[in-house]
Amino acid sequence: MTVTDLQSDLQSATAVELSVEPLGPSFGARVHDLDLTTADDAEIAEVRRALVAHKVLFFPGQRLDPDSQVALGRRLGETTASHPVVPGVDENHAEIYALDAAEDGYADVWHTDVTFVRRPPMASVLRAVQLPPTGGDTNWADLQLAYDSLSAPVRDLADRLTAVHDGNRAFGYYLAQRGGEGSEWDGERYRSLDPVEHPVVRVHPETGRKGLFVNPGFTSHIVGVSDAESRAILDLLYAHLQKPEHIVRHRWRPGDVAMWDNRSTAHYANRDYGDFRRVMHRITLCGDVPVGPPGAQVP
Ligand SMILES: O=C(O)CCC(=O)C(=O)O
Ligand SMILES: [Fe+2]
Repeated sequence: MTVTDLQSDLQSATAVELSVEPLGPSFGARVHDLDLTTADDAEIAEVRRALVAHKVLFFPGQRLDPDSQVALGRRLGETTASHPVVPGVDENHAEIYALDAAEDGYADVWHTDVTFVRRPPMASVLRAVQLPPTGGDTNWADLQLAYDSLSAPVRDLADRLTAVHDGNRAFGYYLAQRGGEGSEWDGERYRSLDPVEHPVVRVHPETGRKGLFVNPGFTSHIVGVSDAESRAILDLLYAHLQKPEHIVRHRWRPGDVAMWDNRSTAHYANRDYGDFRRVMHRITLCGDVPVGPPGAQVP
């Protein structure tokens, strides 16, 4: 490749600009005029950059189906199985995790996806398949902003803590239903949900920014403190991360796709639509082992 080839390659890689409408000063953005099924490599690279910068992205008017959702995931990174213990939506789509209200699929507890494994997924891509007439909005919390807006002494305390994440309460039932035979995740067949330890503050591997990395869905306790201290510290952090100024709320429309960075956010889906059916399809992308700040207890 000549220098000129290289230069024109670099130019074409940087020439695209997405139409990004920020939804707040530093969190959430809507991406307009991009068809995720036909986006070129430069556009996908920009989406990847925007994901880290804005933490949650919304793409209106998409026409993804199960095949193209998985194909999109493979262009953004490496897809995981649907879930360590919940099977895929059908035998041709082992990567798709379906949340179907008709099967008690709800996400009305604040959580970051699959933090109860050693290498939780980096990002998730969610597609609205069937929506209720009203309600069923999803909320995301900016865990880096939540960290930054703690007082300095509480940040210092959080920096040094480690927490246990345990998937049994939420997903033990699904594993039992499959006779204890889960999926292959991160090269390992899941036959039990052994609790794992992660730093309470996670350093984002791409930006170096610190964010809270505990959630009511999967974090069971803080290591090395009393039960009462653990409860009080977690309650303080949970109340703080849910403050309205840390939240972006999305009202779903048919064709919407949301994509979020699990290294910097948590989310919650409102369960406020009565007996109407709501079906969502999610894929997740492989992530890395969470790393805490220097001086954190090493799990
Ligand atoms: O149903 C939703 O809006 C969110 C579901 C959820 O938690 C997820 O897809 O990870
Ligand atoms: Fe989730």
